[in-house]
Amino acid sequence: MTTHDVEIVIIGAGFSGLGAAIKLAQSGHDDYLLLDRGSDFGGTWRDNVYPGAACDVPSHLYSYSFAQNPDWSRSYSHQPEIHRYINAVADEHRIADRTWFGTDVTDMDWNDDESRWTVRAERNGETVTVRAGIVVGGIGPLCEPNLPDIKGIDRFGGTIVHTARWDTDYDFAGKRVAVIGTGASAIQVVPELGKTVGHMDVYQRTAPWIIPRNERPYLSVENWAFKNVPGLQNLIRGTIYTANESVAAGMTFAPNALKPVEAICRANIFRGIRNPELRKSVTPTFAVGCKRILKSNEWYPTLDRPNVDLVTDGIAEVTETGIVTADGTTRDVDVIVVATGFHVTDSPAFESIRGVGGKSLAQVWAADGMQAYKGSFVHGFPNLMLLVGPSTGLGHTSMVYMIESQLNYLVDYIRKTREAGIGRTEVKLEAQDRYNDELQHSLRNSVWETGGCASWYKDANGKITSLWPGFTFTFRNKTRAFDVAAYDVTPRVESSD
Ligand code: N01
Repeated sequence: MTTHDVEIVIIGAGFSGLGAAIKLAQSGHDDYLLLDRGSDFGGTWRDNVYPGAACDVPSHLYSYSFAQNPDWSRSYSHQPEIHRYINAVADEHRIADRTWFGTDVTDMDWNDDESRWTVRAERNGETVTVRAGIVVGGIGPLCEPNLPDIKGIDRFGGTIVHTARWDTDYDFAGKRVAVIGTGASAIQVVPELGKTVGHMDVYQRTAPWIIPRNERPYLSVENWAFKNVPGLQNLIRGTIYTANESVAAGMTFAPNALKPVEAICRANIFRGIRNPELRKSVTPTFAVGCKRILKSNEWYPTLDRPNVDLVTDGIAEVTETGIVTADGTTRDVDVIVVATGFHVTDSPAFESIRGVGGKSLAQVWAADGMQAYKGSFVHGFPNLMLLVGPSTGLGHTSMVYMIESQLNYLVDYIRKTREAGIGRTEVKLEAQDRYNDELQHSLRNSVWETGGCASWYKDANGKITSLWPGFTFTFRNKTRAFDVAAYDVTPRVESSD
């Protein structure tokens, strides 16, 4: 076992961890080490390689403001292009030089006597320990696949694939396929599979609201203009951003304002499906916006294909050869695709991060759910800043905007604590509680609370702990400067060795 000492460890090389590395380097705080279990940059955009994987936020907004890309090939980007973009940005800033890939962080402990974290990881078959004054957690909420707990699923004799762990070697052509789930991942993978599979059963537990996706390739003259017309990309980003924020107003303050969106979704069903029974089956029964509003032009026509069946009877069990529904019907298949999402509010990583007194995040969040101050710091976990932490998720616009807000906070945190000679920073419980009380108050009349749906935005107790309520510029303002007064701070003790 080898031990390394660094000032700052960043865990995760996706949009947030990479952004942290770039911003820290740019502000002169480049004494960090970036760890990632994969083999290159990209995080969720490296791991989600299922056919059809793409972003449902327009390309110009779903990118760093400090690394705008005039070369986007489409108005909405697909996974390979976003993955290439993230790696190009990392190359430009030479972040690989300070990154250990193939390094799977297993757990970490806070040592209060030394004011340091001990981070343990598996690297090249060896356990390595990295001791660091500060840890920046960029592991992301959409990281740990959620495998459905369905009776008998372990005994299935065919192949089971989760969308976030795609088997690129498996040939779906001509196969009998079952897809479980109808969320953002399913509506992208199903139309692609539908083109080649022999037969596909799509198991829908809850029908989603889906608006058309106005995706198109950019003309070369547009790419020329993005590159050469000063301010054009900023103008496009600003226009998309502003339009999205108006949806946020409806979601948080006036769900009825989303009625026009519902009308667009209903028209999308009418246009995409001819069969009146099928139209009825895919029409949601909850308020639009309560779950993520999805975007697709192909989902409904795919369900209407002769080789595709929508199954709305609940799944009773999985047998060695197929799936049995509550009405007793068995449908045999060769492969089951589970598009069942992620462990967001109950990530296994929460067990392995232990703060003051050896208590894990899972333990301190057990009673009231995930809570942090400004989505970033948790009482009892000094010198640990979470990126895309509790209550920072969005249903309406680009997460990269939220990440960049947190990066401002991170850089100011490091700068202020270093200038003041602070070695230990722990958010005050009162500040954290007050902040979360306000969040819960804002959520009371939101569509996520009142819309009549279950969603991954809520934890097992039905509390919304993953979403930022309201406008994202409000979060930008809250994270503009590191507010030391909300923290208990202790001077840095220089080590004697
Ligand atoms: O996962 P989900 P996802 N039996 O949790 C169903 C982001 N994303 O991977 O609705 C049967 O949304 C579940 O049913 P129900 C985006 O933030 C972004 O699709 O709970 N069904 C649901 O239909 C998104 O929100 C992009 O009743 C079961 C589905 O599985 C997030 O990732 C693209 C079941 C899960 O849907 C997650 O999306 C893709 C069971 N036991 C993803 N368990 C972009 O474009 C679950 N389900 C940026």
